[in-house]
Amino acid sequence: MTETHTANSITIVDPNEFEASFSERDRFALEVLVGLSESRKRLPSRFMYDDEGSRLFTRITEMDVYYPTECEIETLRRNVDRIVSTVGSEPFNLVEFGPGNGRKARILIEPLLEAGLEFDYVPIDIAREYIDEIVTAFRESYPTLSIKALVSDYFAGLKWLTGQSNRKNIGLFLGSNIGNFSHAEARIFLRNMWSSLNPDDTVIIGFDLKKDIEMLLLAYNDPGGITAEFNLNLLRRINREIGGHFDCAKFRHFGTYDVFSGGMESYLVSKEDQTVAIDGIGRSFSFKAWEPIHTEYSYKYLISDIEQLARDTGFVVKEHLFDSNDWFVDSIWTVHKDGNADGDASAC
Ligand code: AVJ
Repeated sequence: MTETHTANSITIVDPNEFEASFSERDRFALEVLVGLSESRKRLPSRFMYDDEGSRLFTRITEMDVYYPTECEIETLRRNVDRIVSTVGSEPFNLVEFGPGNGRKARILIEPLLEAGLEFDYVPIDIAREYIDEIVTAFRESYPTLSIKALVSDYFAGLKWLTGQSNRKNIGLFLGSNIGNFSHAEARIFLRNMWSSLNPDDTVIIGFDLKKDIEMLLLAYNDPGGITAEFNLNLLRRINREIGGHFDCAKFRHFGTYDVFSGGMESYLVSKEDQTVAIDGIGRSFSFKAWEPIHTEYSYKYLISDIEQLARDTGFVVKEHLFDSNDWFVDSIWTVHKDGNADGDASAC
């Protein structure tokens, strides 16, 4: 783990540097080995965000058909006063899980600085590309802002939070990043978050809502093929990092929607019978013609699902903030902990 300090109080903690860049690659190799060995082949979506994947995702967010980004920006802008007023006057951490290029954080950071509030901005992302971009840009835009940037996955970020002082925390989990989790994983993540937070801490979580199926299909199968490139980049990453021999022309992107679960699902489908060697893991994998590899879930929610999820994980819903079309919601929750409930839990 390395720490870099600079004059205007920016800290970058990158557990991946040195020994761990090796272990992140090992973890990738292991997940590829396990995922491609299963009868229903799969690759975890968290590996989509290497430098190339992060650039492609930014291009996705700039497309008209990918509505969630604009919806959420509109929501944050029109409700910024409401959000700032939930913060209070005590010093706090503004912790953002998966900040992307930081476009949304700016909407909140500017008024928070203007209000003269004392806070650290803590962006947590596995993509070094994004963290570097944010630190460079924010240092220039907001010379007085204190940034503690973490290059790590969300769970390591939560661990960092737990080790923090008892400062109030405002957690941001925007962009429907939560949609990548299965419903069970979302509960585990949120309950972990709950454990790491103090009573009355606030989280703002962005959920994409169930909506017209044509809109969903278009957002994840854009005509320009950027989403396809983003998905295929997983195979290119295997080629780059662990000596894979994938020919991307022999796979196609496929995005489909499960109306019942609300799961937008992405696949890479082999267009022909083929065997692909991956030197770094010393194995070859065979694909039948039209055999899929599952690569991503992006779950869509109903408001009632969101309220249930908050209750199940120990939060109280304060407010739902919507865009003008009601396509997306930023849901504001506070941490509810009462002594008795904790006592009961430890007794069983
Ligand atoms: C960054 C996870 C929110 O699921 O909508 C966009 C990623 N995948 N297009 C999403 C993504 C395909 C995105 N998240």
